Amino acid sequence: MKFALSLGGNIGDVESCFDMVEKTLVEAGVSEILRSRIYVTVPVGCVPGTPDFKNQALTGEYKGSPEELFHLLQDLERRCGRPALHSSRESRTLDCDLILWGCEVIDTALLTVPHPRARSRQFVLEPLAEIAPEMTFPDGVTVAQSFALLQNERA
Ligand code: PH2
Ligand code: MG
Ligand code: MG
Repeated sequence: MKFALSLGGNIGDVESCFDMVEKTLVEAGVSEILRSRIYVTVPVGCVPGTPDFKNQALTGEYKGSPEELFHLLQDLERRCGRPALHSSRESRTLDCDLILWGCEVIDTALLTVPHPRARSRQFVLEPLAEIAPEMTFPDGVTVAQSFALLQNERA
């Protein structure tokens, strides 16, 4: 299945963590990996004084299950030094979110896909629109359309 990730981090050597994501995914059999450029972004929903983030989108093709991919991503966050228990508002070395799994809806105790806040976040949509404008959300709206809508809302 084709999937899309949003990578983010704002402390330590974030770019090395992003490289480690690609390397680990390749070792796990992921093919056709594409990565956007790295965007430096203003923190959203974090405490004042939080350092800027680096964000990058990554897409790939994976033959395993979304749960297997999710466990790989969690292990990557841990290996990059992120505590297992963490708040979404804290600074971090690596956050690795599964945004899209094809155009499927997944709603289990473990996983909510599409990522519930993806379509309201420029730091997710802009990098993803660079590499996968044609990927679609389950309601048929493409990433490019979704990004354009968000820009219009903010204009
Ligand atoms: N991630 C968050 C909260 N806020 N802001 C930016 N700019 N980039 C992020 O990756 C980010 C955020 C929660 O995961
Ligand atoms: Mg996140
Ligand atoms: Mg996360």
